[in-house]
Amino acid sequence: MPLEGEYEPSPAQWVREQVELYEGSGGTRGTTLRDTGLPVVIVTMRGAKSGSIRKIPLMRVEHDGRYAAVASKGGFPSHPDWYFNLKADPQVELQDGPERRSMTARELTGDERARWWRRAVAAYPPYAEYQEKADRVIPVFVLEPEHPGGSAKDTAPTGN
Ligand code: F42
Repeated sequence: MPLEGEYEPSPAQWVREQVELYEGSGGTRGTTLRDTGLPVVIVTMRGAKSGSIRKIPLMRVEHDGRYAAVASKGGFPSHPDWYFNLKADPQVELQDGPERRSMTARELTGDERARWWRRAVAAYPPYAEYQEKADRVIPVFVLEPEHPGGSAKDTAPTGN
């Protein structure tokens, strides 16, 4: 179900502008991180305190129609604000290029986190450096379609 409410753009200019370009072009422009050329997605969520609609770009880490959301904040010592938003209300919308889907966010632990962490570092190698300097365990969420297409293989203990 689409999230409804008043959109409150990020106070960070580069974040706000990337969201505007990405969404305003229907997911055809602003789809990579600056000069890295690596793809990003846009995640829409509800603010835990404000109740407003919040939007953030994140690196695109996709596997079997599911996506990781890595709360790295560039290796900053504290979690990004959006971490608390997803914990308070896991219903999100994810835009990957022109496609937009409702998803549910779930914070990962143990082996499942380790698997997705490897995928995240493969997609965006600087995450490994961010973890080294962060002085906290960087949280990893999986964003799953609200109505999964039936692929449950990653939940098997032997999944890669
Ligand atoms: N950040 C990541 O953590 N991981 C990534 O993979 C990532 C990739 C990426 C790619 C492109 C790009 O342009 C940015 C990218 N970022 C990535 C940065 C990311 O988009 C976020 O800006 C960053 O993680 C910081 O997130 P933040 O939620 O701390 O955002 C700040 C700037 C912000 O908007 N703060 C707001 C403010 O007013 O200060 C508050 C936002 C908010 O959600 N408030 C909640 C509310 O209720 O509205 C309350 C939150 C609470 O504490 O309960």
